[in-house]
Amino acid sequence: MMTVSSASAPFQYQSNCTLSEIAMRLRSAKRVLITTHSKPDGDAIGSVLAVLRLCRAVGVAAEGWIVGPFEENLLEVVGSDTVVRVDPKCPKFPEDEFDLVVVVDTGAWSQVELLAPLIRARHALVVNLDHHARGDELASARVVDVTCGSCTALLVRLADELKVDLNFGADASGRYSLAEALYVGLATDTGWFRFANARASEFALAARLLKAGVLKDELYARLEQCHRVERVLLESRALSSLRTIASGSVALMQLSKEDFETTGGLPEELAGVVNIPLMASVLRASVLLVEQDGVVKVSFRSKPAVASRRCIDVNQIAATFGGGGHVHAAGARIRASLAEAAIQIERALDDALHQSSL
Ligand SMILES: [Mn+2]
Repeated sequence: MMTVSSASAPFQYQSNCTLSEIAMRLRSAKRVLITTHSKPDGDAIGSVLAVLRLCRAVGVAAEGWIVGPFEENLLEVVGSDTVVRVDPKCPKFPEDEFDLVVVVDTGAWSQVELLAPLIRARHALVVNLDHHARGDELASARVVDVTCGSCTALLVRLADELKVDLNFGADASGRYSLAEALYVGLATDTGWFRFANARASEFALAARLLKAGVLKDELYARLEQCHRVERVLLESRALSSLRTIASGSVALMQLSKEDFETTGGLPEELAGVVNIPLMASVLRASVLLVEQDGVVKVSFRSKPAVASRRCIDVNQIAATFGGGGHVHAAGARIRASLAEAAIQIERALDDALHQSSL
């Protein structure tokens, strides 16, 4: 027999308080810890910086903690704010206690990883500000608005609640303002206003931030046009190695140790290169093989499903090589030569596509 209890109603990831209540808790805090999802992107870092600057504006001590690797160009916008990179091998928890923990741009236990025990132990002190549809009960107070194009779009409303001028914090050159941090999140989460989530409301918000002094062209150059020429040369090598596999539906690129030596490019500069072939409509996935000492590092990316075709689950393919990740982004390592690894990848993709008749 099954009993149904009303007490076990499924958790709903929705707002359970107002932004003005969050604003009040921020104002009355003494020391605030702000954190976000691991491997933070532009919106995550922009959101952490925005809350840091709001705390500074209302005279509350705060520090931001970030976990995992991120694109180093994002350091450009940190300025003088206290952002601590938590060492994943030896997370050092604070000796002094925080009386408020703010989690931004995520509400999922799986995304806060390393800091989960710290957050779990302080449940009553944790507030969560997010714009994602799914999350967990990691905070006692939560504002979730999925209509916001970025988490920073939600934080603009928090700034208004706190009556903080958006130009707050700007240095003599106009950089490092609250508005700049908010704009970084908005611009990067909307693909610099190209994606479907860049709607009239996001453009209106962008206009407000520009009026508050954001130097958009300079900011774009600092964040997106900041690479070394060696990185571009390496990219050209990867692209010139491109061939299609799996009946022409997947791109395969490879970089040898010689490619790195000749161009002077570095493995850590490869972010984004694997995505480039996805600009071709017929290509459903892209694979980049990178030769390292005795091992070939493999990166997989795939496009989301559309009406006429399912997506290629690259997580599953990476798993056959002992790797993993997500449906659309995964990685693995293969102990083989570059040529042998390419053969194995080609075979694995052929098998996967035949088995699932995708
Ligand atoms: Mn976001």
